[in-house]
Amino acid sequence: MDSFLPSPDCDTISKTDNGQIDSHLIQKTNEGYREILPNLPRGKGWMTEHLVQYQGVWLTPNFALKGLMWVQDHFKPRSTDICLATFPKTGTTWLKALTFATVNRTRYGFTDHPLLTTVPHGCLPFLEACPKDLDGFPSPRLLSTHIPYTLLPNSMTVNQSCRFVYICRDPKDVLVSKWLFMNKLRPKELAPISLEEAFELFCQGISHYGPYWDHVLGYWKASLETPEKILFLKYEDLKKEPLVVVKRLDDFLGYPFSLEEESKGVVEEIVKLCSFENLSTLEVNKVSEQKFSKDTIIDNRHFFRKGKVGDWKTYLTTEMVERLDEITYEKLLGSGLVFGS
Ligand code: PAP
Repeated sequence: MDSFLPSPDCDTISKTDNGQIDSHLIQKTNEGYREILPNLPRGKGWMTEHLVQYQGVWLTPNFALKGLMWVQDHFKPRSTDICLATFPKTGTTWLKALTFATVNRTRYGFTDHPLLTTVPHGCLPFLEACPKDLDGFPSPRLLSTHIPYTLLPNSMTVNQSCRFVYICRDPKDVLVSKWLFMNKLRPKELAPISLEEAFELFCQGISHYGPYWDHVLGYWKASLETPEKILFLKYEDLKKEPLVVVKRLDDFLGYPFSLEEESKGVVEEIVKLCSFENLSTLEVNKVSEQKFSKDTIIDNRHFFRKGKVGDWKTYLTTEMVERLDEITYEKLLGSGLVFGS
């Protein structure tokens, strides 16, 4: 498996000779980071004490900010790269599993598949984790990122650029999923963040890689301009018609299912393998953890909660729903995009 071996974070890379990236360049990024950090606007954090705003996006001050700077300064894309782009809690884990399973479907059997023993996040590298070994990966590389489209370096988006698969989700479900997830990861010394607080911050755009609507619109507009480069998906469609969406995904990726594969039920097998019901009950996803950087280690079980559409109804008040829907309506007005199926 071309699995992603968890990488050291940018600090560690700067101290090692990694053979791929000039350590002086990394040092320069780290110096730039230390210089800008104190002057960035701050907002309340969900998982960390605060978030910082850089180039219009809200980021955790260590991992996400350094990661973005690393990608902008050093990432060397290839035209064959396939990058899964998401706002957190919109379906990243699911999309990673589906893409990994479909692209590698001739390599692995369904009974001893890597996804049965590896969390989807461990199967493809996350760019912001500053993976140092990317140059050694064979093409086509499967990558992932939370970086907004407009902040990606030109080398990733112009001319011989990568291809992207983006997935969005109803912001009400994103908010609830994110709030519950972040409170699980919030250090004990910080008081849990209330739903009311999380709601206010989300509406103001102050959440990891937020504002949410800007993130979605960046990829949406780019997908309209260059549909051959960006496939735009919705979590709700994937839930409703997984077989249809997976076939679209494979056509886009350039790995269309043959008639023989379809008649043998390969698409159904992939959907079943990657289903919430299957992945969430696997031992690896109940007891192991994923290391994204030296300070960012997450229990795999936190990536699987309910996996439903509309769970916001359990948590949000009528006033919250009205306000969030109104913001969404205003932000998306004229874009042609609507959330949900
Ligand atoms: P991440 O950004 O931290 O990687 P991400 O995978 O994007 O999170 O989103 C997690 C959500 O996807 C969770 O939603 P919930 O809180 O509303 O339940 C999680 O349960 C859901 N999820 C994870 N895996 C799957 C899957 N295989 N099918 C459907 N939903 C899934």
